[in-house]
Amino acid sequence: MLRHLPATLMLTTLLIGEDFAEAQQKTANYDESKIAPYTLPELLKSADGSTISTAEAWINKRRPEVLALFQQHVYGRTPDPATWGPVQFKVTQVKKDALGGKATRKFIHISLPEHPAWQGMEVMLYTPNGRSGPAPCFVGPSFGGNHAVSTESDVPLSTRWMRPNKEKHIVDNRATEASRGNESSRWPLEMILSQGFAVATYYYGDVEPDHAEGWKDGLRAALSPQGAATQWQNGQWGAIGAWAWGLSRIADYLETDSDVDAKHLAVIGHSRLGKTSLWAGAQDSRFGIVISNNSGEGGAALMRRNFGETTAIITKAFPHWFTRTYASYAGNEAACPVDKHMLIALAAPRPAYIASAVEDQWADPKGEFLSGLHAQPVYDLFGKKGVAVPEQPGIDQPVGDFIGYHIRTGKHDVTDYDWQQYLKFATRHFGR
Ligand code: GTR
Repeated sequence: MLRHLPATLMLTTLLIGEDFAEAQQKTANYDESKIAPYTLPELLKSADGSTISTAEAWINKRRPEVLALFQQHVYGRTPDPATWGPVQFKVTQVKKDALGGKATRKFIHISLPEHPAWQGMEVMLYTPNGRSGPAPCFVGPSFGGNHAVSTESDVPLSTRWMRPNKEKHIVDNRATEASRGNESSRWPLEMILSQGFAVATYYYGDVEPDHAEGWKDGLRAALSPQGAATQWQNGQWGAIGAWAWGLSRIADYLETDSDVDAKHLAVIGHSRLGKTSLWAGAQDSRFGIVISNNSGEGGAALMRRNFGETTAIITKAFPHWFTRTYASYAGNEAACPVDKHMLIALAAPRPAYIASAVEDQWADPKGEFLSGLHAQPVYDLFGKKGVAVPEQPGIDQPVGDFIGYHIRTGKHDVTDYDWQQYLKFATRHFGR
């Protein structure tokens, strides 16, 4: 039957997930002049029509409305803590001379004793040795597992499901010895630690495998009374919500670890995990800095700009990332009561950083910048300057006061250049 379908339809019928998104990259719009005019939803207009003109009114009235709109229309609601019960931390290993003596490395197993169907998550924490006090900490998920972030050969290999990837030596959806260190260029541990910061990370697939049916083997099914038979409703959480939940559980643990200054946590993520860090930062104010690296569509990029990836593409390729409602805005973005400048504003008055890459047009670098720019009215209420420039800056020219921004040379990735900016930004804002 498929043979009789037109070629384009066949393509969309047969491909889903990464392959579908990749196929769309060639035909997406990359022409500024073809973006239809759009109007952003008003940040400072409350549901009852009143105008928000003070920081207090933002915090008490408008912010909760905006957060609820993101829950209902984009990422879904994170279940109430009563649903998951106590969180258990087990420190399974402490190595005081990690990285040639520069750091202490710990592994912490986080689980939910009331929900044993969820296998829990393995957190890897590096803290710098030789500091006089607790260290501020970057908290972020990884794509490949702790053994991929670190090059230390004694880091346990993750045994969880992984997305197929020949280059990363994933065989039958599992990591192999050859997978070690494959994400280490994105996590320059020695650079971060040498500046006095700690790093805490976990494999996002520990919370939920990243494919459309992955939730059945993850936290979402384990917490749902219907388990794998759950029919997800509008407003219920998607995978990004679940991965963000994992980041907040790491913050729970870090509050108990005296090597870490849990009052100074920066949440960070790249790409789909940048969408995740933005959502974690929006919900959890313990993250004192919120960093989005190349988060693009569904993250920092304005959804109303039809440039690069669109709502239609992302919700077809990765329906499991969002709450069901979000797909209804495919090709109808104007009907969505939020856009992503409001997601950045949810970080206020905390500092946020948005990073783009010039060869990452799929993520719409300009749309990522504009989210930062248009979050300014909320930072104004707190007397704080955001990106502090009227136009997207040139390549490799970082800008910003309370909202950092840069577009760097190169492709979709996390590089030393990105980290140099994050370290400067965190050092400035955490007052070290
Ligand atoms: C792409 C997707 C992007 C981005 C990226 C990634 O396929 O279209 O939105 O999330 O994956 O996470 O690497």
